Amino acid sequence: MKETTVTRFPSARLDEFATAFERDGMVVLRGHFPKATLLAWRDAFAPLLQQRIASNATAVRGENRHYITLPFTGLFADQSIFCDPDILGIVERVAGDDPVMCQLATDTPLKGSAYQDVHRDTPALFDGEAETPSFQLAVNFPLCDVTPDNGPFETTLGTHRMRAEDALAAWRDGRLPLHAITMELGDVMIRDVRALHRGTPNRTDVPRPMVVIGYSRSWYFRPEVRIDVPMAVHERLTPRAKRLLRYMPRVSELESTAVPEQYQKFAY
Ligand SMILES: O=C(O)CCC(=O)C(=O)O
Repeated sequence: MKETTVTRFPSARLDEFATAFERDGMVVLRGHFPKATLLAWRDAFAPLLQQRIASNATAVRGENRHYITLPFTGLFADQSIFCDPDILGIVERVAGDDPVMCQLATDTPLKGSAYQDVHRDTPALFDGEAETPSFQLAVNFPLCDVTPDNGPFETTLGTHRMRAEDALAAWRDGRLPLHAITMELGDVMIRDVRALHRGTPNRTDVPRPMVVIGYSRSWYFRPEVRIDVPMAVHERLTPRAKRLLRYMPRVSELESTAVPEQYQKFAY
């Protein structure tokens, strides 16, 4: 496969995104991915969602809210997405050179979903030492527009480097509001998973899939997630993609039946 190294943004603009990320714990790149690519992902994801729900093979993140790992094959093994040079440029600026990719999954609230408890996705790296640089990032992009009605992700800003108790107290007493992040198909959010956030209810009849790609600092290992990389897919990857996936297991074939999700504990 061909490697794209040309960025959309000049280096100085990527520096600005990284500065905004350090302050807020997140940035959104508007209109970044081609809609046609994401519509194809949406079509491929719809039957997968139905199958996984029918076989109780999702990780349940609240009522009518499902976490599902994507098979790393076909259109989901798309390095124009997971090796996007602008996104990796920001990831490297905030989480260091030579990151690892360890997760390719989706969060989908359906009608009947509710507000999640406000949470972060990981504890601090060292107990009581909140002021560490970023080590675990989520890159999120929806497979539909995200409106106030269909379950926008809500997040606080700047809590990624606060102690969990301080951030929670500040949210509870109204000093730190939650912001609903509405998004259009093509928008991409890069976030530090330590920021306090929650999922909100999808009040429509249409599922709201949000893809999550997990990137971590070069030395950080997350046993709860993984990407099985079929050998045939691996062979076609660029050196950059192989490097990102260097700690992921290589398999001869993907399992034909749904494997239960290992990522059960998700809120801290
Ligand atoms: O899908 C969402 O909007 C948020 C989900 C979330 O924060 C989680 O399940 O940890």
